[in-house]
Formats: sequence, structure tokens, C-alpha cells
Amino acid sequence: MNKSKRFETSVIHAGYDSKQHLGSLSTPIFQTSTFTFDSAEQGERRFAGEEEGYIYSRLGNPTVRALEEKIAELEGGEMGLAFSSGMAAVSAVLVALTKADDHILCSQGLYGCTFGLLSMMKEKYNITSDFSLMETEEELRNRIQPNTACIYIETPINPTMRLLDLEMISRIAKEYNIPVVVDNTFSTPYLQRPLELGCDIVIHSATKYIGGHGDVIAGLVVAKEEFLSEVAMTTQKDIGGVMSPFDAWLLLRGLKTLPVRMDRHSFNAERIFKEMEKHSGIKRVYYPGDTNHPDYSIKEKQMKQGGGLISFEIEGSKENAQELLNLLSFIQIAVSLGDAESLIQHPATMTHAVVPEEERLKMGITDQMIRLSVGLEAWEDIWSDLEQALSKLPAVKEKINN
Ligand code: LCS
Repeated sequence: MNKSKRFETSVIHAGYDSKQHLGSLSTPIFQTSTFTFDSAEQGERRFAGEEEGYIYSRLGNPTVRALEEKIAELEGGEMGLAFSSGMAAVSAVLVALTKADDHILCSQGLYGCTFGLLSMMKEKYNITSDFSLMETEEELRNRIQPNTACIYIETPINPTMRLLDLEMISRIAKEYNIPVVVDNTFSTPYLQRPLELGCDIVIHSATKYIGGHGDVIAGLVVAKEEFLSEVAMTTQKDIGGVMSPFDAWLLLRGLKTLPVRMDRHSFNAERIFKEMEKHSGIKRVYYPGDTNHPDYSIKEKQMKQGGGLISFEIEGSKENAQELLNLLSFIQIAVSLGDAESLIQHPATMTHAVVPEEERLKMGITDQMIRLSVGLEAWEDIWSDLEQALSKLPAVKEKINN
């Protein structure tokens, strides 16, 4: 990041100069598919890369570029690249990094569709993957194979909230010359900056906290220019999952309030976590801000706050977990996360339904697990909605009465 400015300032000002746009405070939306050339020769020069300038919005667009420059600065990286979804970003990066018969070492748990993508890569190209928490240097070294093409990590892991030590993993990976890719969706660069810890590539589902308002599907990647300009000219340009100018504008708008929102998400989540811990109907709570979390020391090392996501297990069955969701009044039943509205979902039957049961249980996703994306409402109201729903569950009633 530009060290002369603090994060809260960069998030508003980085990547945009109003003087270059007739003084427009808000970044203009260049809602155009293509860009005209002054002459056929200019067109030739632009295609040959001999002259700077826009060609066609799949290859670059000024509104999208403003967002790419901002996210690069916020993550402390050289270059940013914007995609039509988080999965477009994940697939463009993984396809760029691998070839047939390679191996990918992954965190012990991944978003369901990322797991689905890896299964497809195995089936089509024999690209195998292994899952591990990489808790010690020894464990990590044992997991690395001669054909390991990259290490792919979510931390916190969706939805189990386990953490991986990014500094240690990137230090060991460097010895083997293996790039470390981090999906930073749950933390955002306000809470965690993997590149500063030595990792190589950061991915976001910008659909979540970066946008923050539940109105856009988008993805972002930040990495070294050498790698990302290659991605821009191959897996991005030719597979084509690029971001629209309007979506880039929505994200630029959302980003301005990222630190304010993240502070509030974390504040609310911490309070809800404390209430959950005391509630006899809740068996276990998984929150990185918990001082008893198995990875709390990693949280202290690499995360500014615990973030806005909590997973928990209730007493009872899968049906009880579903019933709890149905009993809520204003907390919305929906996948996605990071919005102003509190959102709740059942990973086993929703976000991680594509993961075979055996794998799902190895990741720690039980039928009783529920994931809550704590919104920006008053935390007391979020908790009372949860509490009234919990109090109506038969298994909880029984537990409270005993
Ligand atoms: N990475 C992570 C960690 C995610 O949680 C998601 C989506 C993606 C990548 C993919 O991003 P998308 O293409 O949807 O922008 N996670 C979701 C979730 O947990 N609930 O709904 C979507």
C-alpha cells in the first residue's frame, strides 16, 4: 500500500483523480463496449501494444481500471484485475497456474463451488488436490509434492472459520518456489493483507464485503504485474469473465465505507458470539475473535479483527437447524455474506451441498452447523431474533428445562 496514506484514506482516494474527469467527484461510468480509433494505423498500434489506450471493454475499461488500481493499492500489490464473479477470478487464476497432472494443496475446507471447480479439474485434467490445515512446517513440507503447482488457501475457511498461518506457509512455499494463493473474501484487505505476509496472489469474491450492499456479483485478483498481465491476456481475455463498468462503479462506491462497515460487522459479531457462547441451546460457536478459538494465535498475528461471520452448531438435528432458520423474523435466509442485512444459511444443504458428505464432514461441516453473516443492524436486535427462534426449538427447550 501507498505508505504515505492510511487505509481509510486510500480506500476513498486511491486510483482516481477527479481532475482527469472534468472534476467529477464520483468515478464516471464508461458504459461502452468498444473504443474508437483515430485511424486504422492507430488500431494496429494499439493491438500491437505499441501505443497505450483502450480497445474493447473485455480487454480493459477506465471505470474497471479505476477499481483495479484501488484494490491493488489496498492489498499492497502491484496490479489488480477485475472479474465478473468471484468464481471467474478463482478459475482464471487456477487455470493460469496449472497444467494437466499437476497438484494443488488446499486449505482443509473451501467454498463449495471452488471445491466443485477442483473436482472438475481432477476429472478433466487429472489435476489432483489435497486438503490440510498446514498447522506445522513439517505437515506442510510433507504435503508438498514434486508436481504441486500452487497452494490455495481460504482463511478464515468458509464456513468452519479455521485459520491458516499465512506468514509460515508463504515462507516455506518460497523454498519450493510454489505460489501461495489466498482467498481473502472473509477478511478484506482492511482486516488481513496476505501479500504483506509473503503470499503471492489474493482473490476476492467482491460480491461480499467489498461491495457490501448485496447488489453485485464480482471478483478481484491482486498479484505481481508479471503474473496478472499474463492472466489478463490469457485466461481473462479468452475465457472472458470480465467485470461490467456499472458493477465496477458499484464496488467503488461500496469500497469507500469498507473500514466503517468492517468495524461495525466485527463489533456486532463479537457481541453476538459472546451471547451465543452463554446460550445452552448452542453446542459450539466458531468465531476467530474467540480467545479459545484453536487458531486464536494466528488471528492475533494476521487479522486486525475477528470479522463479521460466525458459524455455530445447535443441539438437535438437521431438521432443527432448518427450523431455526424458518423461525427467524428479520434475519434473512440467504447465501452470500458481507451485506448490511444479516444473512443466515445452512452450509450442508446450501453453500456446501456440492461437497460429498464424507469430504464435508472432514472439513467439519455438520448437519447442525449454521452460518450467520452478521449485518449492520443493532446487535441487540440480531441477538433477540436469534434468541426467540432458539427458544422455540424442541431440542433447545428440552436442554433449557433440564
Ligand atoms: N470465495 C469465497 C470464499 C466465497 O465465499 C465465494 C462465494 C466465492 C469465492 C465465489 O464468489 P462469487 O462467484 O459468488 O462472487 N461464497 C458464497 C457463500 O458463502 N454464500 O453464497 C456465495
